[in-house]
Amino acid sequence: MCEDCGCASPSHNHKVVDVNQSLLAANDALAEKNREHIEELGAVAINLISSPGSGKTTLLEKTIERLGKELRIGVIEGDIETERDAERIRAKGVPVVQLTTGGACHLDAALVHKGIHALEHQLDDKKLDLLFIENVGNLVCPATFYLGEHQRVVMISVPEGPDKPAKYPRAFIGSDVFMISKTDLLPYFDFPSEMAIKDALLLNPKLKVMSVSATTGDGFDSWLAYLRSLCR
Ligand SMILES: Nc1nc2c(ncn2[C@@H]2O[C@H](COP(=O)(O)OP(=O)(O)OP(=O)(O)O)[C@@H](O)[C@H]2O)c(=O)[nH]1
Ligand SMILES: [Mg+2]
Repeated sequence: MCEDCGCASPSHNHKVVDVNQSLLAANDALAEKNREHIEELGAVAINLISSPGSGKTTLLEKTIERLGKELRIGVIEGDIETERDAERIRAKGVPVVQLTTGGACHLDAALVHKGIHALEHQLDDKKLDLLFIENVGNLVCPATFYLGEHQRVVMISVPEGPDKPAKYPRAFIGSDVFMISKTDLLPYFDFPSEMAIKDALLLNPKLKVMSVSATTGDGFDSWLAYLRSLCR
């Protein structure tokens, strides 16, 4: 019998729930400190969440190409292993820090705290306009962990299929922007955009919906206008 509530289930897991809640509360408290630190740098932070390979790093590369001279951009990269994404961003000439989780499927506030400090060391005048945090490729775990960001962008690419908002609701409920990527592939995949958008807006009517193709450049004007509006 469960000792906490007297129910018949021997596997009743109040204690597991309590531990998870206090872990999340500790994460959120640290995330608030991250946010203060980000604001001291003068930056707006964006947490970018998507499945592996949806095009997060490519979106950042193209964004830096177009906006890198106008705004001071910094990037924190999250991956399970390798420095590869950081190397791609470094090649674009902006400060970047690679965080590797060694197996964990998401970034947390403690790791991002280290990332912000490491990034700050690369800034001559300790100032940034935009900080992108590319989360570990995953639509599930990153949705639960607030990192101190001001805006959260959830992205799905055309080849993944339009059912992702309905199947992975939490990432969409907690985001500010829903981005559809790789729209150049629409002629080759069965991806009714209106279905994905309808499902996403049912979950979160406040989502700003955007779409981009890094290959053709379609949709970048709206994306860049949104980024500029955050930095005003
Ligand atoms: N056709 C097409 N391919 C794209 C587009 N954007 C990215 N890709 C390709 O998609 C693949 C994955 O892109 P990445 O930017 O590395 O994806 P990611 O989301 O950063 O991947 P992880 O960091 O591993 O989660 C690469 O081969 C890109 O060239 C696009 O707009 N259109
Ligand atoms: Mg990447």
